[in-house]
Amino acid sequence: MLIQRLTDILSSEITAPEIYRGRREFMRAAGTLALAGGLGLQVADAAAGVKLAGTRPGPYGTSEELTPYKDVTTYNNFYEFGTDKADPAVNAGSLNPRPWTVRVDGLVNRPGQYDIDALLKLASLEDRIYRMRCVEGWSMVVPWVGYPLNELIRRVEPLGSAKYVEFTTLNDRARMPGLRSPVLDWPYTEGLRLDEARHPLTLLAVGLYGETLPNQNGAPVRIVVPWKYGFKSAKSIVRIRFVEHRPISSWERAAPREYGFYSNVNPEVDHPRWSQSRERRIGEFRKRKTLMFNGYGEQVARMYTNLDMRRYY
Ligand SMILES: Nc1nc2c(c(=O)[nH]1)N[C@H]1C(S)=C(S)[C@@H](COP(=O)(O)O)O[C@H]1N2
Ligand SMILES: [Mo]
Repeated sequence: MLIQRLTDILSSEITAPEIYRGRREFMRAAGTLALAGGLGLQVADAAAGVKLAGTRPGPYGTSEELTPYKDVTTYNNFYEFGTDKADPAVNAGSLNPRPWTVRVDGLVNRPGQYDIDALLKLASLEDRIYRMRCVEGWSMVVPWVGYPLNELIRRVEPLGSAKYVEFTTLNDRARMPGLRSPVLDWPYTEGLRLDEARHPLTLLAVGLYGETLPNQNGAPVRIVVPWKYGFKSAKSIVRIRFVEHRPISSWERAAPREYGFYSNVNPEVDHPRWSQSRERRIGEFRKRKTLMFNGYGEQVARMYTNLDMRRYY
């Protein structure tokens, strides 16, 4: 049944892979699909790297050069699989992102459990090329696949008392070896103000480079908030909760002076231990000037006109 539904959604039609990748990666993806077609059960295991068909270009593109697929999928932060940038790609094989359910609850009229296949069908999938900026000073340009988180939010009908949204990552030691290390207070949680969560730039991402998300990038579903530092974009989420009071996220709990709730990319507000004025795009040697709101100021600055961004970093 799972296979039937999955193949309904993840059509095996392969079109113009050279748009995204070289022939080598294309052959790898084609191999996965051939395997999936021949041995149905393999689909669940090999769900990462399955082509997401029928996507349309999203409204917020960039013409900047994409960070190569290899870098996007081997230079990661995902502490549930280790703290080294290379760890997630090596260790995330045990994640098992199918089946998967996301609970949506809290201050809403219509709480619910959303199976990942239901989430994939909820709204039409868009290709969205976003700049990502990590608090550690590196950045990437990633072609995400997903749709605005608000597509889900409007369906659950938040109550007037809902002011914030909290995201929670899976917390399963059997599948996430890094949870044995007390580096963070698990599970990983993050949060946004409701207007930020409803902003059309905030993505519920299910893929990248035209395929389902690799485990190390937060399979099967994650948040992408491109105008904020990367840690705001919680991976492999199992719960979205609407709350009245500002949630305290994992990084804020660990080091409140270093990782604030807002964490808008801001070249003028330094991290206590290093400057945030410049960044290194992965794959480049020179440093670039970091842009206010990671370059998305035109879209998002109006949400912060009454906020002291030095105090609320
Ligand atoms: N659950 C979870 N989500 C997470 C993290 C994490 O450790 N655990 N790391 C964050 C950080 S610090 C960054 S920079 C981005 C990295 O996303 P990427 O590896 O897909 O580029 O994921 C964010 N989401
Ligand atoms: Mo990060």
